[in-house]
Amino acid sequence: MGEFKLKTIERVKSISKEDFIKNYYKKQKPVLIENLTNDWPAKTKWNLDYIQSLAGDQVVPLYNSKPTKGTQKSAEPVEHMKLYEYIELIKAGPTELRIFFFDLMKKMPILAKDFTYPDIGLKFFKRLPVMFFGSKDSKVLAHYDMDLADLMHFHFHGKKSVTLFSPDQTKYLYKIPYAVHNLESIDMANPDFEKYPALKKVEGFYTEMNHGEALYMPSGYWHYIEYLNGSFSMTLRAFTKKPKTALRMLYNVAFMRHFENVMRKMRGQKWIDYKETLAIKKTNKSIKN
Ligand SMILES: O=C(O)CCC(=O)C(=O)O
Repeated sequence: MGEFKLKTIERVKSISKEDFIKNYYKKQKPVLIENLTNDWPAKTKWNLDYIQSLAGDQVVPLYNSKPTKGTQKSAEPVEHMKLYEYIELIKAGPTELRIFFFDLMKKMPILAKDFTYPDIGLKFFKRLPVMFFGSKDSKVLAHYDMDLADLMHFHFHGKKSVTLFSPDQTKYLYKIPYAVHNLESIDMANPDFEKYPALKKVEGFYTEMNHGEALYMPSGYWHYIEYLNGSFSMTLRAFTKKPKTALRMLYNVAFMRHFENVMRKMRGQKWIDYKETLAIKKTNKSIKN
C-alpha cells in the first residue's frame, strides 16, 4: 500500500479573466477559486433543504461506487428513489449512494436563476449544467469526462475531497481500453503499489472543497472524489476549441461508448476481463520502457 505523490491545488480568493487564461487555462493547470460564486444567489440559497423544497415527487437514479458486471452497461443505477427521500438519506449520514449527472435544465430549471456563467474566458455550453450529490462514504471512481470539456466544478452545503491527475499520467493509471476510467479494483484512496507498480510513478493534485468554492478541472483531467459529508455540486462545461481534442471527443461520444455497450451485451464479463488484462499488461510494460 502507498500514497500518491500529490501537490495541493493552488487556491486563490478571486481571479481576473486575464490571469485565469494565462496561468491556468493556457497551461491546463487546475486552480481552486474561493469567491467565484460570491455574487450568485446560489451562494446563500443553495443547501440541501432548498433542493428538497423543489424536489416534488421526482424520482432519481442512484449509483454506487462498485464496477458494473457482465452484460450491464458501463454506468447503470443500482436503484431509484424519490429525490426528497434521497436527500433525507444523505443528510442523515454515510451512504455510498450518489446522484450522478442530474440535468439541471431538465429536472430543476428554476435553479438556473440562481447562478450566472462566470466571465473568465471560457465559452460555457449553457444547455448542460449538471449536478452531483453524495454523502460520507460516497466515492466517485477515478475517471475523466469523455467529452473532454474544460470543467468548472462548484460545491455546496458541505465538503468533499478531490484528487486530480493530468492526462499525461494516463499511462500509469491502468486505464481500461474503450473506457474513461481505470481498473476498478484499484483503491484510489489506498493504492497497492506492489500489485500495480506503475501507480508509484503517478503524480497528481489534491484539494478539499467547501461551500461556494469553484474548482477548474482542465480538459481530460482524471478526477477521483470522496464526499466528506452530505453535499452537492454543479459542473459547468466548456467544449474544447482544439481540433485534435475535438476529434477525440467525437470518437469517444459517437463511437466508443456505443461500441463498449454493444461488446458488453455480446460478450459480457469475458469482454470486461479481457480489457482488464490488457490494461495491466500495457501499463506494466509502459514502466519497463
Ligand atoms: O462530484 C461528483 O460526484 C462527480 C463530479 C464529476 O465527475 C464531474 O463533474 O465530471
